[in-house]
Amino acid sequence: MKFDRVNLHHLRMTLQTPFETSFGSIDTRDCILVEVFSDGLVAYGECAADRDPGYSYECSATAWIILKDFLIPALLDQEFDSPTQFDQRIGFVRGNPMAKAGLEMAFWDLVGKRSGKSLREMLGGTRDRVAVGVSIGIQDSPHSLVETVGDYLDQGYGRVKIKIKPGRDVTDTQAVREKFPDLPLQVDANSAYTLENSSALLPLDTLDLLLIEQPLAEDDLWDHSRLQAQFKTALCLDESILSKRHARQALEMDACRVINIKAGRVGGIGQARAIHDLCQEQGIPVWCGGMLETGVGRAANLALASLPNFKLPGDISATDRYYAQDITQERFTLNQGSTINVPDSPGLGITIDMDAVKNVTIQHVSLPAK
Ligand code: OSB
Ligand code: MG
Repeated sequence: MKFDRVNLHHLRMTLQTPFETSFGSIDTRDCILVEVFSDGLVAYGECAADRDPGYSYECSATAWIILKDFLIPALLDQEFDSPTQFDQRIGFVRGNPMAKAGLEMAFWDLVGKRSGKSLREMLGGTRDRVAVGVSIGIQDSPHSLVETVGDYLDQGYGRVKIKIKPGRDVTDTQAVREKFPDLPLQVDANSAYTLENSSALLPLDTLDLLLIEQPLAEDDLWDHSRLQAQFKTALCLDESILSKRHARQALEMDACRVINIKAGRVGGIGQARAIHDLCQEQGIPVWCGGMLETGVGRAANLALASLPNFKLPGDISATDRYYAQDITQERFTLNQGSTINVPDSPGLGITIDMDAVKNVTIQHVSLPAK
């Protein structure tokens, strides 16, 4: 197949509520919607890089340039059929996994639309609905955090993740644990600690957490392995795992006992599946992380999380937890039992609401084949 034209839409969408992590607070979320035209079909992908380079070094402005000036020109006018061929064509660009993943998602959507298969079918997903939870940002106080957790439990979420940072860790987590003794609960530090100040986290080990996510720096597998040795609770890596090789090395040195998989962070759905398979072989559970995606990325996350080794609930919440106005016609809702249905139409299984896209577009470019 060939790409005849690729459009990029830089979107800025207002979140339902501000989202605060150890690297900052946002009330709007940027992303790039990738729109591919091929042989009469239109396919979509979402690049998850945000406006600021806080979670990773990539941001929407860098991803825009990498897509427009390097990745898309390398694909226009070229024949490629398999995900492997696709990866080979863009392999000359070092790093920049989120930019690559946005385009790769559109490729999977196109392959699915051509063959009439859903992404879940193409990947070999074994479930038609997946277990999900909610990721809650840092709140004004432990008291308001407990209230917010209670609100999400009332909505039906069965697993909660709370964001922590130095000074807002043990007291907040203890407050939630005291109020909800049986709640499946986990915390995410987004790299806010160093081995030197990480003893502040030791009391978390008695709070019966599912896992502690990414306490230390993203490029610091070794110190994570030293920290894991001090904890009974599983450490889980997010930012540190950018490839299957990182996953293998992290497991070899016992730097974590669970992995958060995000297709955006690892350069695409193909790489995400490869990490899933490696962890499955080694008996290491994985779960699907989220990046506050629109319905486009959410559909891809649901398909990925339908693979069998996604053993823990994902950070994949209902549409109304994120956006009042999403860009897909489909709105994802929570089922009884804290699950969300996996789309089953061809490709990602979503339809774009182009009026909604226009309302939130801040920049647009159209790149035709010659
Ligand atoms: O660290 O998992 C993270 C959102 C943006 C960037 C990083 C992270 C997150 C979340 C939200 O935790 C997960 C979601 O999409 O609900
Ligand atoms: Mg995380």
